[in-house]
This record gives sequence, structure tokens and C-alpha cells, in this order.
Amino acid sequence: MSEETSIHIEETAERDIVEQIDTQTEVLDAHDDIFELPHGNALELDETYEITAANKTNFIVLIGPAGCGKTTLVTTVYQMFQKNPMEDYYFAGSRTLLGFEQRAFLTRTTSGHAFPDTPKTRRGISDSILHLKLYSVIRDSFKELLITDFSGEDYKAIIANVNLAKEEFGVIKRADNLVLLIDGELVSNKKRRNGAVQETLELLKTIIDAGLFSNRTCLDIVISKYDIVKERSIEDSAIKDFLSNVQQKFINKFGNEVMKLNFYYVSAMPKDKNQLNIGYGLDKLINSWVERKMGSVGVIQSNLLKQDFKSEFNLFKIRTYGV
Ligand SMILES: Nc1nc2c(ncn2[C@@H]2O[C@H](COP(=O)(O)OP(=O)(O)OP(=O)(O)O)[C@@H](O)[C@H]2O)c(=O)[nH]1
Ligand SMILES: [Mg+2]
Repeated sequence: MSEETSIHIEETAERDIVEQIDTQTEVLDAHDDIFELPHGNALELDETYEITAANKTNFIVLIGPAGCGKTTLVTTVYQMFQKNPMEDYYFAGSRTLLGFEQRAFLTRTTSGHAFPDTPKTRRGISDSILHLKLYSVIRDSFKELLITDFSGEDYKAIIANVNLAKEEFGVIKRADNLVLLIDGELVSNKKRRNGAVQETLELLKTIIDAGLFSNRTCLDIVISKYDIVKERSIEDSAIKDFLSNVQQKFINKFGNEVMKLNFYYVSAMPKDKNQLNIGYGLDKLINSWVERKMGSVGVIQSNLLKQDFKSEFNLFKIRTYGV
């Protein structure tokens, strides 16, 4: 082979390689234009990293027995933000719109149900985290909320089983706010109220014994379905005293372990909208989720129950802070 031919072959090979690289780069560039869209469903824990890494995020873990109103509460929070700002926070987006919409579908009157209802949350803690991005005009800043919607069936198994609690609900350790729901309908029922509260006390004890309650976690105790509590209180005056005792019990039992403890009375979806507004009490709860002012201890309550809790709350404050 002449020297000239050899140079020509080398040049041709080089041109081929350059062309191949150009083609591959074009293909890669084309792929760079393909963005994976978020699926919009509720997230798994490891899918939340992108959110927590980018912005200040508060992780809210809701727990309570099946049917106490967890899904309704989360869904109503989302729906209320669609209409109006709450506590100076405006809805600024969500990575889990589909997850919210699937849950909200059955609560809308247009879905044709006589009473609004939410689908029963399926068991297992995967695909159960909902996301809200909020914007505060006053602070000119964003706040991300990740809110769990686990199934209530799952908690029954962990009560009094510390090892299982560690295994299955390690996620609680990451909670900024642990929200314990007590079913207001059960509280209003003479035969069932003691059992409902006892179960919640034991659940919290298991969580603490399992080392899942971090000292920076705020504890929000929520009496749900307050519309029922309010209505039944008219005939059954013992409900007021009972609820007063419930708070005392939580304070006595857990006052030393919990740095911030608040009680809330909430009706996410009252059956009679003339009696209470949809989302009654949720604005105060949201405030606890976004602000998380440590050191404030108290009872966020309705007028109906107001006087009863003052002294107990003060006692707790004195015990916890010595002031
Ligand atoms: N009266 C009244 N009913 C409510 C309220 N909130 C929820 N409910 C009803 O309580 C029932 C159970 O609510 P869910 O939100 O599905 O309960 P959950 O805790 O998510 O239940 P699981 O998914 O099974 O763990 C539904 O029929 C709701 O409509 C309320 O504020 N008032
Ligand atoms: Mg549910």
C-alpha cells in the first residue's frame, strides 16, 4: 500500500469516527430533551428525597385507627388550599395531584353520593405520601409539606409490639409533626369512648418505647369528626368532661417525653354543612404544620370546650418548662 493510500484510509476512518460521535451526540442531545414527568400519584418514601433536598420541608405523619378520618383530613386540606389561602399560605403546586384527586373524587358532592366519602386506604405504607407546596406572601418563601396517608389497619398490629413498630413504622422517626387522630364519633359513643382513647394512648406508648418519637417532633392530638361530638354533646354532657380527662391523661402520661403537645378539634367533612363549615379547625392544625413554633404548648379548641382545659394546659406548661 502506498503512503498516499494509507493516509487516505486513515483520514476516511477518522472522518467516520467523527461522524459516528456526532450522530451519537445528536441522539444523546435528543434524549436530553426528554423529561420524565412526575406520575402524580402519592409518593413512596425514597421518591421524596428530591423534594426534601430542594426546599425546607416539613414531614407530617398522620396516624389513627381505620375510619377515624385521616384521608378525609388530608384531602380537605388540599381542597381548601384550592379555594383560599390558609394562615397566609397559598397553594403553589403539588407533585401528587393525581393522588389528591383520586382521594378527593368521592368527597365531592358532584360524585353523586348522598354523603361524601373517601376510599378506604389500602394497607401498606408505600405510595402513601402526599405533597403540597405552599407560598407565604408575607415571608416571600416556599414551604413544602409531605403528609402521609397510611392505612389505619396497619396501626392495630403495632400496638404493644415495639419490635414490629420499629420494623414497620421507622418512618415516624422522621416526623416533624406526629398527628394522632382519635375518632370523634367513637368519643361520642358512651360504650366505645374509653376503648378508643385507650388504644391511642397505647399506640403512642409503643411509638415512644420503640424510640420512634424524636425530641424535635411536635405532637398534634386531633379529635376528628367534631360535628358529631358537638351534636351529641347537647344530649350527653359527659362528653365534655370525658374530653377534658383525655387531655389530662395524655399530659400526665407523656408530658415528660413530648416537648410540644397540642389538642385540636377538627371536622374535615361535617355531614351537616349548616352546623359547621367544611374543614372546621384545619387552619389551626395547618399552622402547627408550617410554623412548628417549639415551646408553645396548648389546647387549640372550640368554644364549646373552652373553659375546661385551661388549668391542665398550664400545669403541663409548668411541668415542662418550669414557667
Ligand atoms: N361526620 C363526619 N364524618 C367524617 C368526617 N371526616 C371523615 N368522616 C367520615 O369518616 C369515614 C372514614 O373517613 P376516612 O378519611 O376514609 O378514614 P381513614 O382514617 O382514612 O380510614 P382508613 O383509610 O381505613 O385508615 C368516611 O365516611 C368519612 O366521610 C367529619 O369531619 N365528620
Ligand atoms: Mg384512609
